[in-house]
Amino acid sequence: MKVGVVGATGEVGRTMVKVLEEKNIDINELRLFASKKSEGKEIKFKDKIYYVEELTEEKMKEKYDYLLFSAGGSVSKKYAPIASEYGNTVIDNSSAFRMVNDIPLVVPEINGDIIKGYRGIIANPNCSTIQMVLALRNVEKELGISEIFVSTYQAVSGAGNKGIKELLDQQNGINNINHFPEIINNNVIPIIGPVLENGFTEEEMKMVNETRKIYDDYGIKVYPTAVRVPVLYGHSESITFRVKKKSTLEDVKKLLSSVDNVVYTDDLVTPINIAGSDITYVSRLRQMDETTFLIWVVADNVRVGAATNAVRILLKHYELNNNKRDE
Ligand code: 2RA
Repeated sequence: MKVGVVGATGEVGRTMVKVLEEKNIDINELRLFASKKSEGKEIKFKDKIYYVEELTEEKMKEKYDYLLFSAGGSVSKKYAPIASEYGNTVIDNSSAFRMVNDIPLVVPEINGDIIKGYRGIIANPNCSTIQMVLALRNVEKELGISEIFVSTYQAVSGAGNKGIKELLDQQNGINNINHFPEIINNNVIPIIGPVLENGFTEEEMKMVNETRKIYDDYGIKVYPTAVRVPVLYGHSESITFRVKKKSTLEDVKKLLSSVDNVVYTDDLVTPINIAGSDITYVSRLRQMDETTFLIWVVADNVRVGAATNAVRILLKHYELNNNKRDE
């Protein structure tokens, strides 16, 4: 398999390479792309050193089995269509194509089957969306969900290498508040990304819109508040959800416990104890009434919320299509 990673030197890009290695995917050619300033950087994959190449339009016209993108929306908008036009399957982690009608937005455990027979750009959902829809997957499937009230507590790694450095600098007494005003040590800021005309942030509206597309249920009402917290890895979410069919605590616990790559536990779960895991952890299940339940969901945002979901999409696409190329 020939795989390319665009944005290979970023936090998510480097994790994509790590997950590709961990999943022991049969890759006989790996190409790593980034901006010119990163050209020549070394990245290890399966005990071999690979050198980062400058991303160019010409290189996107080559034939790959898969291209994984995580270099920001502007890079995806410029280069992903070229790669797709030349017959490549692109898995894009940016928000550039997520809400484009004919582009699949995929969490493989939920709607992976929609990419059978598909070739082109596949969108990877936003990290805070992935862990929420994954945790609620079987509740939605068996009971139906009418409303979701969610507050997120998002790690600074969601803002990539720069976000991590900003927090670490602040914690070491260096006054680095250059890129992300919401990254403030010892504080929590209820603003992530631009605030839109409706008063919600772009981050919050991603959870509203992406949830509906992934569940293919545009009647679900999502009420989000996205908060940045001074944590390095791991998004936490406090979720209250209202189901359509009356249910019991035990039944809902069974549904939460029956999703692939999701673990329900009555133990305390925090970002620090799950960082580095590919599992979405659900805990603190409570029942308010016959249709209203509350949970606490934690997952590594760089892995579950980006790199691992992207690689799971690649594996699902390959499984469904044996990656028969149209020569
Ligand atoms: C964040 N979800 O946490 C956004 C983008 N990864 O910053």
